[in-house]
Amino acid sequence: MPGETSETLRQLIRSRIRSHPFVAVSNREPYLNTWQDGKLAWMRPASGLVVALDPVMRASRGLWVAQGDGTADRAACDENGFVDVPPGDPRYRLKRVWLTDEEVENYYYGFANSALWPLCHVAYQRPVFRHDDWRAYREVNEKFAESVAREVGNEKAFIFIQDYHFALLPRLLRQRCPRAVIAHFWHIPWPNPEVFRICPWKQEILRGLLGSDILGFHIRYHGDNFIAAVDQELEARMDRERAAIVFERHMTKIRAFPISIDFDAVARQAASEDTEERMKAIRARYGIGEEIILGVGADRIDYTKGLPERIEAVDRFLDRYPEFRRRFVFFQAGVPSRTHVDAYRQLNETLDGAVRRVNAKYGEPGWCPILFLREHLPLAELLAWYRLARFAIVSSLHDGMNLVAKEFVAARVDGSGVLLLSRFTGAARELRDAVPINPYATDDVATAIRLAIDMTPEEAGRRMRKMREQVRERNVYRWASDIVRKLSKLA
Ligand code: GDG
Repeated sequence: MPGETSETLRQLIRSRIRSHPFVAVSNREPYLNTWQDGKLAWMRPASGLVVALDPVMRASRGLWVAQGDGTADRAACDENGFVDVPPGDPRYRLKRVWLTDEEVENYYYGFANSALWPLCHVAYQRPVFRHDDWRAYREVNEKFAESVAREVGNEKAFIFIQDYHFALLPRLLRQRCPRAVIAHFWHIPWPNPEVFRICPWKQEILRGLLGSDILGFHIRYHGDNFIAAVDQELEARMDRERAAIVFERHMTKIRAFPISIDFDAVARQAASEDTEERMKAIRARYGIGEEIILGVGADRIDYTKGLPERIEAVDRFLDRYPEFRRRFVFFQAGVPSRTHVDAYRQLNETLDGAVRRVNAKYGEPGWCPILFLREHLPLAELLAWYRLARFAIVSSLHDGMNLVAKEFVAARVDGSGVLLLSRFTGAARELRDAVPINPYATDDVATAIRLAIDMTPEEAGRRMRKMREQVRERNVYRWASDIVRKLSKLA
């Protein structure tokens, strides 16, 4: 079966959705404005969510409501926060919602990222529950509800809400827009009831989400955990056969939609001449000759991604297999993230210390085992590293999906390369031909690195080809099309 493309998605939306407004809501905006040399400039945040939703919005010519946080955002839009995007080729409208610094501090860094994020990931980082954060979270959800309701009113419309920043929004919108069909997609894991029950506002959160008609997770396991949490905390009717919950006479269907990437676009860019040039440049700049076995990793610097564990595994590997010293390099790209939050600052220090220690322990003149670049690399540069590598490590302690794994696979246009993939990612459910790892067991990860290096080219090729078929077929357009199909049935 030929895979879904942006064109098939566009046709699907035209035939099923076009007659009603389509409204997406997310914390992060798809395009932001900055000042460059006194002039207004546009930027696109590199975010999986934006890559996934932008084509849906282009095709539906809808409205995207998001927080305006670019330095020149206010100057670029009208007095109601509206601006047409994409710049130069407008297809849909962006409505920016303005938050105060205090709201950002308490709603975003506070409740969303210091309470819900650790609570849902169960990465042994204790969630912080503060009243002020919760109050701001509620207020910001209400602010967004007002902003969306002003546009939708009593009309029939499709509203597609993104992520853990807006757990309360579905219910708030159902009260304000009774004819809307509401979907919510939760991009991170949902924990089991024993973990979830410590949240002081657990019932409000569950009630909020149960305002949706469809609640999507990456994998069924997260949906099952959600159903179990509702079962434990609320008086609701569970329809396990239909994976649905009826609460206050409203039915919410719980479904799995594994998110993905634009496979063809990544593969095309990875195969380009520009990437080949960059590969040569990297080899020259870092002295990575053909004899060097290169491993790679690329992540936001987040405690859920298992970065110190990965460095420790490299340490174990070099300790146990000294024959690889001087001919092994591990490259890690890390994008600084949420450095405002204490836990992230500590993680950065831990990581720096770990890299320094391993490099000091094994490094010799002319050879440094770990290259750590703490910056946001252009995607083209990342793809060049992916193509140069013998293997990639994704060692998340817990991850909703993990798009880096899929991007590495799409980038391997040569059909080789080995993916070491944490069992605790959503991606591991789909990419069965990756080498599964338990990031907590660093000795085993060291063994897996050895296995990746020793794998015959035939075996590596067979596995990579299967993973490429998988990601090509289950691409981001498939994700969006599946959701649109489900939504349109509820209209
Ligand atoms: C959340 C969930 C879920 C990373 N470094 C660079 C860079 N990246 C890009 C990657 C990838 C994206 O950032 C990271 O996506 P992930 O999926 O790995 O992780 P989260 O940011 O935690 O995303 C996750 C996702 O939502 C979607 O639902 O998969 O489970 O946690 O696209 O390539 N991009 C560039 N330079 C870098 O240095 N250009």
